[in-house]
Amino acid sequence: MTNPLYDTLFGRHAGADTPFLHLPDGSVLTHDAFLRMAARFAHLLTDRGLQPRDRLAVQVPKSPQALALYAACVQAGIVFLPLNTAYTPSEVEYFVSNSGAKLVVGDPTAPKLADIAHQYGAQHMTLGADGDGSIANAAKSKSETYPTVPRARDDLAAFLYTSGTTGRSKGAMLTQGNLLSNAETLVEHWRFTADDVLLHALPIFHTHGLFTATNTILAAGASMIFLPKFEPDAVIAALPKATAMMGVPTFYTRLLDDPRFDREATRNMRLFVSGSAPLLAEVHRRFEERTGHRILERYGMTETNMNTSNPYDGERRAGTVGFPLPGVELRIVKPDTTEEVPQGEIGVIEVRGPNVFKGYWQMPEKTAEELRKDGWFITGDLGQIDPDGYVVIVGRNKDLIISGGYNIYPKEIEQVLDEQPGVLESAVIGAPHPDFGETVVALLVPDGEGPDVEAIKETLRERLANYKQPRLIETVSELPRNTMGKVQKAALRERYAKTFA
Ligand code: MLC
Ligand code: AMP
Repeated sequence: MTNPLYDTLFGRHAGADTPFLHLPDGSVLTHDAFLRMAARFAHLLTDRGLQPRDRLAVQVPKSPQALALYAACVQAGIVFLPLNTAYTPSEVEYFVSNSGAKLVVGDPTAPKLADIAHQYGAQHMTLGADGDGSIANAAKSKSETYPTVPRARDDLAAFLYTSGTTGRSKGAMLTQGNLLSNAETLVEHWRFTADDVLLHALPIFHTHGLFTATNTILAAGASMIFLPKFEPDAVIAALPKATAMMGVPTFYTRLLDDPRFDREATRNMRLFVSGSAPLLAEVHRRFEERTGHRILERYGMTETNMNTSNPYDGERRAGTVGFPLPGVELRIVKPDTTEEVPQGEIGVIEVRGPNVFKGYWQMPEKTAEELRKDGWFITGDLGQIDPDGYVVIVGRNKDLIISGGYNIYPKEIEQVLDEQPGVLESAVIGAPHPDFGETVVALLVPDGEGPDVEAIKETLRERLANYKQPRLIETVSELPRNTMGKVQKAALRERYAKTFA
């Protein structure tokens, strides 16, 4: 193969008149039409001077064109760098400068991105929700065939930024081999065939919607009902035409809140997959009661794609994430050691395999802290193995909040809060939330006259993405600390455990 990822996901569908995307307006985009669009985009990127290994940063609404940009990057050997559409310009500025992106594609309604791109010597183009913008115009006249650039499995395919406990985001470098091995494994493991129709309501700028869902469908030659976002009316209307769905737990709790979601609505479905955040065992049971389907829960990460999955045929055990996927090794070690804990005990989950990323872009020290020389990746998740070998995630050894499937690192919010007038110090924690799983609570210790909370909310909105905004900001006289002076976040979490219940 000359370009393993392109050939397997895309190239082999050339000329195929089979459906790839079922769109909300009732139209269908075939695999072949999609590939021709991607080829035009690949020419456009190359004509703009992008070479293999250059980065293309993309912050655009979900659309077939946005997916075609991903395919174009794979075909031309360009590294695809998708960005959450909720990121503020100041967040995007960091990603553009850190990645050294050569071209930034943004929504036509986000003019600030052009200034950011130019400030860092990058070009700027636009792509809107309807496929409008300068990309479409410039690609119109390009050829619909593109000579695929040869690549090796170890070559980079994508950068996905993930926040860190220090508050600085790190660009996880994913190779062709990382993405390809996982896609092929998931097709087998979850039994995808060309007849499947995946209901796709996830965003396409993160691992779940882009790789776990889209790559698997492409590798199977299947199709997707491509919804712009998760919206219960549209999802319930589309369910009878779908065979499978992937979602974060919030999708499933929201569906269960809707009386129309029942056995009848899900009669043609063969598979519901959940991941990106813990699925409560109770939701798993309610789901089965209502629909007769048992959700298949799996466990993954930006740095590793999918690591474990409940079995397709065997028991899908609530409250567990199943077994390591074929080719993936998993061990549970004592924190800060490589010593495995005795069977059944809790420790830090480490994984190794062809799915594990290559390291963090230009951060050798961070890479060394999390990726051992012998290939084991320290996930920072705490887990145990039950007597039957099922992996159970019991918590996190990292200060991280997961809200509606999005990761939020408290440090990033605390850094902004600590800079505000009237704030001596702050602590940000996750509190259980019925819709989002967890939600952000910020505690401020006042300094002098104390903080202006409304002004702080405004600053947070300017600086940080909407899903990182605290649902509650409270002032407290002091933060609980241990004898080492470290803030006891567990005690704070306990205090706010029932606030949103
Ligand atoms: C939106 N909001 C959120 C939020 N999403 N707040 C907290 N957490 C979230 N996840 C905010 C909005 O900005 C808005 O704020 C308010 O909540 C109400 O919005 P909404 O209309 O209810 O939100 P909605 O658009 O419906 O989005 C909710 C959601 C969405 C759950 C559908 O967040 C989503 O699609 N999540 C999927 C995330 C995902 O794909 N994760 C995979 C990561 S990969 P305001 O103030 O404007 O009213 C990974 C690896 C792996 O983790 O294992 O898969
Ligand atoms: P991200 O960095 O966005 O890829 O998020 C990865 C993190 O999501 C993991 O380290 C876990 O903490 C969490 N995660 C993913 N899937 C699950 C799951 N099924 N159950 C619990 N946590 C999960």
